[in-house]
Amino acid sequence: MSSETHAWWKEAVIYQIYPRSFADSNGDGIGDLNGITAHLDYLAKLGIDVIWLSPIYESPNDDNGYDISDYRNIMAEFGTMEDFDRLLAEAHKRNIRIVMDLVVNHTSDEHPWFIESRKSKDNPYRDYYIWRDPTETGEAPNHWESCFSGSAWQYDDLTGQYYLHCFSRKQPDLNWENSKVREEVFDLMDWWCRKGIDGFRMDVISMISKDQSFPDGPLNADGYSDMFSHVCNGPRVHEYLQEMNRRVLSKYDLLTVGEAAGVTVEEAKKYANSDGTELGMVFHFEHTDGAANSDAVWGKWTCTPPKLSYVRKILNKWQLELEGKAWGSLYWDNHDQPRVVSRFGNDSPKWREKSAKMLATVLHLQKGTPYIYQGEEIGMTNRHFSSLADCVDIEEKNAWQQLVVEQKIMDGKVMLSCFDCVGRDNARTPMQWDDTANAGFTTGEPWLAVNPNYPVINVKAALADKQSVFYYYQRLIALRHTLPIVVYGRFKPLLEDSEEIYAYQRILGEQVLVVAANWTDKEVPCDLFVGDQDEELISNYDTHKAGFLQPYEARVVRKSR
Ligand code: TEU
Ligand code: CA
Repeated sequence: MSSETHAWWKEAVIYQIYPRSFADSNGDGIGDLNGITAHLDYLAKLGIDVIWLSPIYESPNDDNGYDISDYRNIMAEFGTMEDFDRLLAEAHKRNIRIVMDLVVNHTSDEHPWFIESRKSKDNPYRDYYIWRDPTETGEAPNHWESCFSGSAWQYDDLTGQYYLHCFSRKQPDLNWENSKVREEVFDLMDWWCRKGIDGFRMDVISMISKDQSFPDGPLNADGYSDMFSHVCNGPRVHEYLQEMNRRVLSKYDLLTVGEAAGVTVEEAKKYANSDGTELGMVFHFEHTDGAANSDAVWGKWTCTPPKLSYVRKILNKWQLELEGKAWGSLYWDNHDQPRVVSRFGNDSPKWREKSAKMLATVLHLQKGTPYIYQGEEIGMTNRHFSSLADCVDIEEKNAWQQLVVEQKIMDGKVMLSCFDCVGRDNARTPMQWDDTANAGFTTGEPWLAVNPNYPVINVKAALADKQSVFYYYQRLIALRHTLPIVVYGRFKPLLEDSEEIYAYQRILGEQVLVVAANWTDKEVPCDLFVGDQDEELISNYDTHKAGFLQPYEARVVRKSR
């Protein structure tokens, strides 16, 4: 076995549920907890070990639950605490663990703490948030731009100060410099752990420590300056997480994954260090952040798929750099990202399933804990945005208002094609259960339109087709559960200059896995599988052409060294 310490969360496969869009049990058009409970057997059949629930706490839903107004109550639209307790118990009966989404970089502006804080400068809760005076000319303290467009500072005329919000103005940032804030957070975390949950996904946890000088910087063409470099991986972030670990995490056997916006590999080695003094693993965004892709039109907004060489360079770097130093997460999709088969694969009717299975192979045979986002396992695709009326996501709407309407930096048609490519609503269309009205998601009016391709792409059709993407994911998960080399094997890149094939090895003791995937819709030469002495573990083709990989063909073989 590898020298690495073993842990249940290193051997697990995680399934992310966006509750609003998963399953509606009471016909109000909004997914809910009882809808999840009703589909636990489906998830057990897939073989996943953990469900990560996007936020289910009380929220005004300015950012669909990522703006929390009460951490100890369930959002009324999602159900009651009894519904949660039942979901937790039913999941545990099926050996499925539940991980909660912890959003403590900010709260909702409707949280009692903020309602108090904004009342007066000497209110006991004032310093729970980040308030600063205007400049002499009455402007915001600096030109930082929010992640959701516009200034990151909101003026509050009751007390004549600005408060910081890295996201929407209804998501004021908590002041982690204040030990009372840290106490409150550790207390609510412990409260959920005592209820028996199995871990936390920590929303933008890399942003909880800001540079207290709030430095300004050069202005971009939109008149704002970069905030990210001053709020990500800040001066006290590791101190805070080590305190969190001592006070809460170390008392329980939890999965902890930090959503670490702006994290580098070097920083990840601290957040997810193998001493276990902070978190178990982190999500990075290098392969999914459109902004870094040279074809980006503005910020994250791009309408061109990233090249294989771009993606492989990033994923291989993380595989090699974390080896033996820190544990990693593996994902293509989440509720903020476009659908993987549309973004990185080919969602045409001809190639959708082949390329979905190919992408799944590339990811699930790598080292780290893999995450499956709801609908990824049946090859759900992006939807088409024909107008702004199709958009409900605050990030999209704010970007349209600033870049298209106010500043005219982007043309509306280009912006819509960027929404088609990378808009967050792509991931939030309702789960497609069957070919009945609204894909079986609701008997009411869905809060967000169902993708019109649901009659073809749905769970019922997938379960009836032994060659479906679903059963391929089921087999990949089974490989991880049965072969230690898939979990603990060392990663070794192959064919690093190929523009068509993503290939690598996994090595553990005398065993070697060879993984190769054709990223294109053309047949390409490949001599990695010559000779038939190797044992094929999985492929998305039943037959092979010696010396070639067929369009979007993926193969995994086991050989001895
Ligand atoms: O996302 C953090 C974040 O950086 C996102 O803004 C992401 O980079 C962007 O949406 C990519 O297009 C977390 C949550 O996952 C997201 O849903 C929330 O909106 C955000 O924090 C604020 O809580
Ligand atoms: Ca409902």
